[in-house]
Amino acid sequence: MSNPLYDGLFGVHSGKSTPFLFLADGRVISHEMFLEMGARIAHVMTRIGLAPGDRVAVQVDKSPEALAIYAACAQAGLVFLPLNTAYTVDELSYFIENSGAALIICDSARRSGLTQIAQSLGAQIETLDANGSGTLIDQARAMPAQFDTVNRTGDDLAAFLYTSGTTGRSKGAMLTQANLLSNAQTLVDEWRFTDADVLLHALPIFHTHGLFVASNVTLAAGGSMVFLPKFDVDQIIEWMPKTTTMMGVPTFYTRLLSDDRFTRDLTAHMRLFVSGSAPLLAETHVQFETLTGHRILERYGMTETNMNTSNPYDGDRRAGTVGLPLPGVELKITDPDTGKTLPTGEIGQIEVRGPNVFKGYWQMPEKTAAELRADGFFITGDLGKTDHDGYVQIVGRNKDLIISGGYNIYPKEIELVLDDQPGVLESAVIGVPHPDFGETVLGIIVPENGQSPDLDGMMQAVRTSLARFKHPRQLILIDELPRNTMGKVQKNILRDQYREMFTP
Ligand code: MLC
Ligand code: AMP
Repeated sequence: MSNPLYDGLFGVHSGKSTPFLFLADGRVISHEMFLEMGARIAHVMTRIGLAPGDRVAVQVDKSPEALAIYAACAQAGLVFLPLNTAYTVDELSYFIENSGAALIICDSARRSGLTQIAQSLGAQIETLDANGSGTLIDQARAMPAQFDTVNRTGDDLAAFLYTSGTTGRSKGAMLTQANLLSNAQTLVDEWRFTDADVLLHALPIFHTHGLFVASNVTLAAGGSMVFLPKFDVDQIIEWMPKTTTMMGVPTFYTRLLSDDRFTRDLTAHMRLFVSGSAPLLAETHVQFETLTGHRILERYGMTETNMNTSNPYDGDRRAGTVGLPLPGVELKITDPDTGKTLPTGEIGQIEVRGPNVFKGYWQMPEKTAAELRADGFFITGDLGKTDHDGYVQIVGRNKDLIISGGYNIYPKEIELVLDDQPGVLESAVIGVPHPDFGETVLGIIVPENGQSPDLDGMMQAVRTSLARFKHPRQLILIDELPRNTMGKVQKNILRDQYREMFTP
């Protein structure tokens, strides 16, 4: 019997009483306690009738139990589908329906809002609250602490992560056991993780960064994590002395740099700081080194691929670059029109191939074919170039995407809501620079002839249907959108025009 993901990340720690999670309230969860928690949850899920391959949609606050659901899914051969806690019921309904989830695990406050969709799809609902209580855990307590791991191969699905698209419809990226395990093992080697590492974990665990990069790497190395509910600068400063490494989005680093308590002394014992999910300004890299003496290690990845490139642990960590392709990952820069590989130094679309690259989008063969070539190369939608040493620099995006504080926002999704509002002829949503979030959302509205749309009403409509982090920070009325001769909206002109709106 084998189950590569469970055996490689979880089962390998069986019987270990060493700490795995240090919690903000002082509790410590050992590897063994965590495995038992996962096994009990696996029993609950199989006893309510779930079978290998079924999807488990999970929208819960960060907690040890929430991470144990991931372990349980791996052990029972279920597909783990984590969802951002900011998603509205509208957004959730789409994910649940599209994935055909057999079980929904949500906060008890969300249960009634999801009952109808669950009933219509024949899905069951269990609850898990931030404090670790709920119907899932009530049942788990009565279950055995050991579970017979379900046989799986590396090619079997382990997780679905939804990622929005340029059409506004989210796609479920299907990740296999081998995708996740191979990337975790590569990163352990590249970043020299060991069982002596204590990772300062303040990221959410519903996206690639906090779930797969941070948690999988720690699990694969047998280390531990200070597992904080969210990024809170006071807690980071309090806990940093007890840790050896930290992973974060650039906002973590800019916020730390602007706090007087964040000093060279506080970080002197740290082994490694990693940044990703959004561009780290070269200026932030330099400021961080000047203050602390540490060179942040920047890496580049995405939902569909896990991590693709990384600056070297030992070699030159170059500010403004995302480093070199990871071992086993092939990366090429191609002409977006012809797909031909471009010479070194020229800007083109970044394509990647390797054991980390996902299997495709769930039940969307056309979208899969458009982005994942038959030869295995995935077209990332990022624009970049390489230099003669092989370092990759990301210079822009070939996709209409905003990244705010590390969260991806697809303008189309917001434009569809705005366009639907009374008195609106059309809209354009753009990302503009923001000192804290890197980029933020600006909504530009063209009213119908003679109309003056109600901007407050419009924001209310946005609030009802879209997660908070996607809301435009401001709405602006203009007479018409700039267009090229083909009639396409020239968002670059709008971005230039409004680029200083939120910068001091
Ligand atoms: C929170 N808000 C955001 C936001 N996060 N708005 C825009 N962008 C964000 N990222 C909202 C809050 O709901 C709040 O709304 C208001 O903005 C201000 O909140 P805050 O207190 O300043 O935010 P905070 O809770 O501190 O969160 C900021 C953050 C967080 C940067 C710490 O967003 C975060 O942890 N980001 C990490 C995202 C991540 O893990 N990305 C990885 C994706 S994987 P209100 O209404 O209360 O004012 C990936 C692949 C890869 O990309 O390569 O890694
Ligand atoms: P997601 O779909 O949420 O996984 O986000 C993936 C996207 O985040 C990539 O396609 C990039 O555009 C961006 N990204 C991730 N890491 C970096 C980085 N280090 N620098 C710039 N952009 C990044």
